[in-house]
Amino acid sequence: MADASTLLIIKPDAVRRGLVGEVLRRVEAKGLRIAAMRMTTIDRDLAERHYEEHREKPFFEDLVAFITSGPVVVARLEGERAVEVLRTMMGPTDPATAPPGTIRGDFGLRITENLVHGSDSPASAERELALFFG
Ligand code: 3AN
Repeated sequence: MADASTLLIIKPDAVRRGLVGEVLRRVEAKGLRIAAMRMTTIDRDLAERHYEEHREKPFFEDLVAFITSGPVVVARLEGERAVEVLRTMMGPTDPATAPPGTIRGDFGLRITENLVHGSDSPASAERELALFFG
């Protein structure tokens, strides 16, 4: 199978807590390749475009406020079934109930501050990678 690409965002909570290395270590140990990466602060406009599918949700404001609250690390990851593999490593959206062994399960407690973002489908990955990596 041809290699797939996905977008990883290490969110402001994980950066603040010094978990960048831990997240990247897991990604690399799993066998995904970091094809591009940079640290940046997401502005409101980019946050709204990234999360446009959630615009009508009650938590949209919190989501945008949080993702713009400090520096993040964005990376394009490549590898066989990269979208699915990263999602499995992240664990479910709510860290409180995410299984141990997943990034959210091992390091998180609150749904807003859930450490990482990974594209949820190949189509989302294409759209999101275009937003962050042109
Ligand atoms: P995931 O990040 O697992 O793909 P989505 O796409 O359903 O989850 O939600 C995007 C982001 O919105 C989540 N990462 C989380 O930060 C936030 N979120 C989702 N559901 C809720 C909720 N019920 N309350 C607060 N924040 C939420």
